[in-house]
Amino acid sequence: MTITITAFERSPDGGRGLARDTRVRWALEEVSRPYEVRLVSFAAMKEPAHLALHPFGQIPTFEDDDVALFETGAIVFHIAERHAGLLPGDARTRARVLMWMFAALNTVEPPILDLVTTKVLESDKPWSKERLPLVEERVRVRLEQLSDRLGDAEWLDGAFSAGDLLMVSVLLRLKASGLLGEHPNLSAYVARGEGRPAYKRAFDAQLAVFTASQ
Ligand code: GTB
Repeated sequence: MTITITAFERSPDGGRGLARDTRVRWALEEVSRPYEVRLVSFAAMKEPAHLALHPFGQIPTFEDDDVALFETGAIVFHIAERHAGLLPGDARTRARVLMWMFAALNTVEPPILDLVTTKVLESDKPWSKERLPLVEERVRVRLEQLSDRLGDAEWLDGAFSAGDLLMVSVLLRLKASGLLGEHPNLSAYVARGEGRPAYKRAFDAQLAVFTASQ
């Protein structure tokens, strides 16, 4: 089965692995599935060929012999369902892994994205400086809650799962902010994720695209 994903032709993150194709690459590496990558420019993402795959004109997309998908959460879930390694077999644990996948994308990621938007895209707005503490506080609250729940555990619910893959991916956006460092257990959690051989392979693959385009 051939798997093809899309990624930025030139990622604005400079190869730091923050674009969402890294999550999909990581999932595929965890389950040892080879994949091909179609690189797309910002202009091509808004053209009909790509819009047919992704109505919002974004990356990543995923295609295999069966299905074409957009939305990282759906893609990671599809990969996890089809291949062993990211979703436990037991129905109860599986439901909880799904819960953590949604929590990562619906509850933890939005304030983090808001922080990135405030700091990067809206930094020139007159109200940006005033708004920043409020946005940071929202992130702090989520991190505190997540840190309390994780405690001394290695992963969110037993063995490493798709829930951890998405949660670590979401938290990685905070590395430069210093906020993660306020919770040693969360810093260690993210470092454990980054230390996984599958993550390293995914990171190196997205970095190679950036390096080749320089
Ligand atoms: N909810 C969708 C999903 O999870 O798949 C969101 C997809 C998305 O936001 N894709 C972004 C995109 O295609 C790339 S990942 N943007 C182009 C556009 O909308 O026109 C987001 C991203 C972009 C840049 C950085 N960066 O430079 O650090 C990090 C993350």
